[in-house]
Amino acid sequence: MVEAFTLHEDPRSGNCYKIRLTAALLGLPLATRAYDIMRGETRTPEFLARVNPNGRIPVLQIGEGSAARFLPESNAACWYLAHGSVLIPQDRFAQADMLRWMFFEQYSHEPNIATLRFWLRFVGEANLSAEQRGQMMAKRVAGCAALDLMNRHLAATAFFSGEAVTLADIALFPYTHVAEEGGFGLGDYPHILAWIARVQALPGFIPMP
Ligand SMILES: N[C@@H](CCC(=O)N[C@@H](CS)C(=O)NCC(=O)O)C(=O)O
Repeated sequence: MVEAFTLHEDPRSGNCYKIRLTAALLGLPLATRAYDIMRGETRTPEFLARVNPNGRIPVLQIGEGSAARFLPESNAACWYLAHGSVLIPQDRFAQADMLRWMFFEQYSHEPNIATLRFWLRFVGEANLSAEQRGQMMAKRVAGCAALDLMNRHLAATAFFSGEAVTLADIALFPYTHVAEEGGFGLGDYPHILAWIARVQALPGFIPMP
């Protein structure tokens, strides 16, 4: 059975781009429905009741109408799309190692690099709350530590979980390649820059909207 996929997204979001990129690399058709998170469009009673009670995008909708199912969390959605494909290694250790980088992305990378990008590029430094300003330095230090770890890892391997692209690369690519928008210079991380070029050269690659 061929499933219909719809991505509920804000096109500015790197978390949403992960799902677009997974679908593109696998040649899967993906419809989209756009929301403006700056206007609170994912916090309406309708969105919370039908799409995601957590009030956030991305959400992958599988199927249509009354049979539709909704899957929040970017990396879970990528996993669903990539199930049984070359983007998930077969080997047990390699699969767990891929998940390790996807968990790293959610805990050590995205909360620092993506959040600073959002604050600086979309909210604007002048509009940040005192609490947000107070968190900036810690996020910059933690974001640099994440980039440094990635750079050291990529010195010895072409992609995060070995010599072929996996979901680990798709999870880490979106916010890394625009990290400079959050004030993270990438010039000190040559292995990350080489990896970005490798991802961009993949057949089926699409840029972030
Ligand atoms: N862990 C989630 C993070 C989702 C998330 O933080 N989404 C943001 C945009 S990238 C959002 O919807 N923000 C709007 C809001 O919180 O109201 C994932 O990976 O999908």
